[in-house]
Amino acid sequence: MAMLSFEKKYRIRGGTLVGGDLFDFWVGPFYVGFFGVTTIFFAFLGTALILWGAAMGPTWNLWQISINPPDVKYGLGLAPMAEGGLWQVITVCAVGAFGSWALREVEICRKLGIGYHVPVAFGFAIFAYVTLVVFRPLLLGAWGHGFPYGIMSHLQWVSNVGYQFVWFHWNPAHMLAITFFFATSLAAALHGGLILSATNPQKGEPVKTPEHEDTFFRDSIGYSIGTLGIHRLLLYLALASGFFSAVCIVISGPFWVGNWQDWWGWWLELPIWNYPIDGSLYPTMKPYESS
Ligand code: 07D
Ligand code: 07D
Ligand code: U10
Repeated sequence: MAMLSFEKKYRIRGGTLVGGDLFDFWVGPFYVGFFGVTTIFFAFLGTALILWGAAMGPTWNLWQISINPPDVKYGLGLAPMAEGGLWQVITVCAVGAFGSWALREVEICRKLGIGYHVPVAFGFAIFAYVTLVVFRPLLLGAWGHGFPYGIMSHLQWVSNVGYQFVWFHWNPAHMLAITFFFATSLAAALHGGLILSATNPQKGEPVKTPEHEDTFFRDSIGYSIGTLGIHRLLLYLALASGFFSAVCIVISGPFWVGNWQDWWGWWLELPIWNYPIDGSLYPTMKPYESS
């Protein structure tokens, strides 16, 4: 069905979570809904506050604008607007806008009668963000542990927090997250490549079938995960990337302080190579005694 005639058929009322029929309409290509209005509200307010903060700040250079969180001396309290209060209100707006966007996606899914996979997936990105600016600062006792809202300044924050733990690469959850990110890219490239190779043939060649796709991977690696399976795998890999990212940062500080390399001490202390040479651990197995 052509897109425009499908839209005509599907653009009917119903499926909203709140607000009933109130905002149940479209503006151009966009579905509005109650959460479209709240998205616009929070996004507009948040952007306006960033502009206000930029106007108070020393530069209009886009790369250098930065809205900083309050000093840690304010703990979990509210800070004056010019000293991080702005960052706190912008954070509320960001959480409001991202949450509203996810709920608007849910309403669109309900209208279409499709699953909630896309909003659930976006929920993992929101979870990573909220871990950075809400959960971790709460656990550390100060909003000052959130990251600053600026293009270059937020990179500086990542670098500083990384070096605070000396060898951030030794963080085991960071390793898992990175492995999942890399695996996502590999799987997406294999999938994109495979689909194009089968469905976009040379002129005069017929379009190939999923059997061709399956067979390519059976021939090359001995197993094909299948046409639905690759999408399940990709979604899982991508969500695991975001999930373990959130884990890697929330354990840095609240649950592990200092050097991430030291965490691996448990490995050196494993009893396998800590077997006491005098046999005292297992008296019946003393090495130099015959029974
Ligand atoms: C391609 C979808 C489109 C989205 C884009 C981003 C804004 C911000 C705001 C000036 C893949 C739009 C950007 C609306 C403008 C102001 C105040 C998504 C695509 C094009 N980062 N980060 C970037 C954000 C964090 C890190 C770029 C956001 C954490 C590193 C862009 C968040 C950590 C690098 C950006 C966020 C971190 C970047 C490109 C939120 C760990 C880079 C992003 C809300 C996750 C890269 C100069 C992109 C860069 C980069 C946005 C959080 C690390 C400005 C919105 C604190 C190491 N980040 N980031 O394409 O070039 O994403 O930076 O959590 O090297 Mg970041
Ligand atoms: C948080 C983004 C959420 C976005 C949302 C949507 C808008 C709207 C509108 C476009 C999570 C925003 C939408 C604004 C835009 C329009 C119209 C995504 C988020 C809700 N690291 N590291 C990670 C690697 C090092 C450090 C994660 C690699 C060093 C710290 C990932 C390397 C040190 C933190 C990762 C490397 C260090 C991280 C980031 C290599 C620095 C984090 C991905 C090859 C010296 C962060 C939750 C992520 C984290 C994080 C990868 C190196 C420090 C796994 C590959 C050794 C402090 N690093 N890292 O989280 O886990 O995405 O954050 O060296 O905080 Mg690292
Ligand atoms: C996939 C797929 C697949 C496809 C696909 C895709 C995955 C096989 C079938 C999709 C993939 C792509 C298209 C590839 C490219 C995508 C990426 C690389 C991902 C990154 C995306 C981007 C960078 C684009 C980002 C763009 C965005 C987010 C759109 C921005 C839009 C808005 C800001 C408007 C949002 C609308 C809302 C919130 C509601 C409607 C509101 C309006 C229209 C405005 C008017 C407002 C009202 C009526 C409300 C009242 C207003 C208030 C209260 C105040 C307003 C005040 C003001 C000042 C404005 O697998 O299958 O193919 O295609």
